[in-house]
Amino acid sequence: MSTNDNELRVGMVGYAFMGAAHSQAWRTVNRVYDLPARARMKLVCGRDPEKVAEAADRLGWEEHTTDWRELVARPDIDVVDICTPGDSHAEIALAALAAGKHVLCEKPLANTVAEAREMTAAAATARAGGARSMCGFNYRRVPAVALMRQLVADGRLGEIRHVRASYLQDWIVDPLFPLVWRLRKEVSGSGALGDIGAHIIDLTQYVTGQRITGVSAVTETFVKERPLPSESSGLAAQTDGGSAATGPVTVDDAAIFVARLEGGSLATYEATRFATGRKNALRVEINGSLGSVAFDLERLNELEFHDATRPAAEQGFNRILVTEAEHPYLSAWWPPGHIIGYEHSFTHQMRDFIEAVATGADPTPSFVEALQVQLVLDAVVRSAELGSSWTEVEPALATVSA
Ligand code: SOE
Repeated sequence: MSTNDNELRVGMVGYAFMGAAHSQAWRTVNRVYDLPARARMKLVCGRDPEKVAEAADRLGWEEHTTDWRELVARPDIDVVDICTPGDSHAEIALAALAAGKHVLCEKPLANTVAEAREMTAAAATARAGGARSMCGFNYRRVPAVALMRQLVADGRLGEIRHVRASYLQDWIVDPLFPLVWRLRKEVSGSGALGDIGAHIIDLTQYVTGQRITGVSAVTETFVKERPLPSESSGLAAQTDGGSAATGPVTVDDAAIFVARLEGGSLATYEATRFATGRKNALRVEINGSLGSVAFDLERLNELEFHDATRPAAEQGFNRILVTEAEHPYLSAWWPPGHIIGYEHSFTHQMRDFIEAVATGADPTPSFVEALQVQLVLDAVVRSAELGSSWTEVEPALATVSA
């Protein structure tokens, strides 16, 4: 905390999509919630001096720099907010924690389990000195998701039997979409699996309170070569003379796996960027012995709840409009029925982060919970590589004699 005791001076590294979403939340959170500390948007960092200067002005940061090490070392920075691609999460977080800063790190925590373990250990060490850390799985902070968790925790679903989770996008269906950083393993760690699969892994572990204990997976890369981005650098460009330079896609386009959770439930997970027509369709359905819940991020103000204890004539999936003051986070916003959006999940995330840091509590999800996600991601990759549970099915015609 700063000398002006209720101020948290934030330094953010990265200013693209997540940087913009976090900036919106830092700008808004203290205007909406009465909190024991105020976030001050002190410094934003990015590699390109002109672009980061423009971003500072557009997003509302007091200063800008191209050197994240300077940001981490500054005595007038209390919080380091990491909004960069996964290949720099560990380096920045380790330096920030060693400098005694509070850290908010975007998901997934890291590109490997080894990095995630190192970050988790560093967070534990830094905690003793008062630093707090959190991983940015923002969908936990959608009110309907928090309500889902409450219903499960209150026993309204009974014993959990099934978890059914999918996260469907389609932004790279066009084979001419360029080879951006999310499609390169050395930068992103994995493809749809780590980028959007991580969300449904964390969300279902959070909602059920149970971890995934084992998986059996398949992954696929449908388009294996893509045009290099116009400003690409450092990529080995393959050209056949006439056509544009291309590069190899080194990550999964889609990952599908079955899983078991601690309580014995069976689960299915699908993360894909090739669900043509689905833009940001995170969907979770949980079936229990006493009822079910169903959530769709593209209808994030709603939760469907089937209460199997009600009289048979009244049963069905009841649509709850999650906009009441009694619902998680909603008391700060508008009257019932005046819906909120994707960006509000980040404001809720900053609310919880600021309150925890200001009171010395431990923010969630912790780096340990984020490591648990990383372990599932790693298990999915290993299972897909091994293919151990895969049983071939022969074509019928091959078995019918002529
Ligand atoms: C991928 O396009 C992406 O931006 C993810 O990286 C985010 O985590 C998700 O919230 C939206 O989609």
